[in-house]
Amino acid sequence: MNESQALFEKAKKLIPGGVNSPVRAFRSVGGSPFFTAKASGSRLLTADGNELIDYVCTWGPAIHGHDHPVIREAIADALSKGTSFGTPGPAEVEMAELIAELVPSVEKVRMCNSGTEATMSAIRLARGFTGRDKVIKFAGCYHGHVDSLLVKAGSGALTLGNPDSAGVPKSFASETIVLPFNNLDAVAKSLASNAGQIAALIVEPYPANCGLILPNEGYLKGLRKLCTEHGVILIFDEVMTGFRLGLGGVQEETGITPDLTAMGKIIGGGLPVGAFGGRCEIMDCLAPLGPVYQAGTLSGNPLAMAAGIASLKLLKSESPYQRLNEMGKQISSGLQTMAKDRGIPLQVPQTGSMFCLFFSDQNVTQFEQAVAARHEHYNNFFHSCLNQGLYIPPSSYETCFISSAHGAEDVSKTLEIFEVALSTFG
Ligand code: HOZ
Repeated sequence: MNESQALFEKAKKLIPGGVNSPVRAFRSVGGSPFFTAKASGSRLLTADGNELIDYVCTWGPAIHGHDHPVIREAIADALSKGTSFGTPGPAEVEMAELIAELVPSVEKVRMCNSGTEATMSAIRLARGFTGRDKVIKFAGCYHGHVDSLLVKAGSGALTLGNPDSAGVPKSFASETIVLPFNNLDAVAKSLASNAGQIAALIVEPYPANCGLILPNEGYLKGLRKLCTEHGVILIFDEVMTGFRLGLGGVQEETGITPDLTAMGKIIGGGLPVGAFGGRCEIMDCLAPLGPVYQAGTLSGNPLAMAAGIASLKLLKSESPYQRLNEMGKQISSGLQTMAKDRGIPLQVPQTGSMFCLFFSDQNVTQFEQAVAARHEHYNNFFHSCLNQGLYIPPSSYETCFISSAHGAEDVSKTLEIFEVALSTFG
């Protein structure tokens, strides 16, 4: 038994399933998870002494790679002044100023501690602002483990076969309408038949929790138009895409401005953080100005603010997006070509530094197509990669992330490893 296996055996006795977030347990790909001892740049070092090229990047936040010296120094500097104040601090104002400058929809922003808190609070705010109860979400989109959003959810919920979680009262779930992504007619019909009842429509503009699914031309624009016509708050969940595809997220890339935006991951520079923001007239409904209550002992934590500000400033000064996109394109087109040459049905959707693998012969634009992909092929591919020193997500419903610490050597090594992994297909 190696060190990771020994740790996992012990963890299982103390932590449900041995993990603090389900997808880490390798349940769908099989086998036992490795434990990470240390991470640096584009690499993880496991407790067993193996070095892995990392395409999970702590599920998105590590856009600068692991342990970036500028972020580490910013945290160390903040640490020397205290770990938590429970009063307003100057870094919170700087963070709010940066987010409002970079994200087109945001005039005011409230910090919280996770993406889940961000989407949960944005939904409550939309309900408080509109005085309506119902919410539209899309099959396969995952917005954290918020009760009313754990209905046909993606990510770990889908991976483990519980897209509708136990523990969510039927009465809560009945306020959530689930529609197919990339189908404007379904949205138009639902808005018409529930006229005056829908508070919000929440969407990952580029869904990345059931693999990566890209919107059809005009789809996001159509959602914007329909929401405006029906007085529905359009919420973009940019927890994954925010600051990753460009400084202003999908809303900047597409020119579609949501009413509210949920953020997380990169804005914490690797520390726990979330945020939601939007127009003043909506945001000012929050306590202490308005009747919608939302709070947090550690919200705006000085260490998280310091790490996040350093991360955002690095993105502003280095603008790594073009290089990240080039690496993304090399990996996705290289992999796609190798699979085609071998007659293996594989789709590798990619945008910027995000990509995923669907072992399927069709272009995947819908949740059902993602579910119909050959997941057992992904699982074999995953283990072959891991054995060769490369880590992709331990679930075919997740998305791979590239960091600016990845370079040409990583990309060519990655393609070599992918080629060997494909050669194991009989
Ligand atoms: N929110 C992450 C992306 N799907 C997954 C992280 C987790 O579930 O542990």
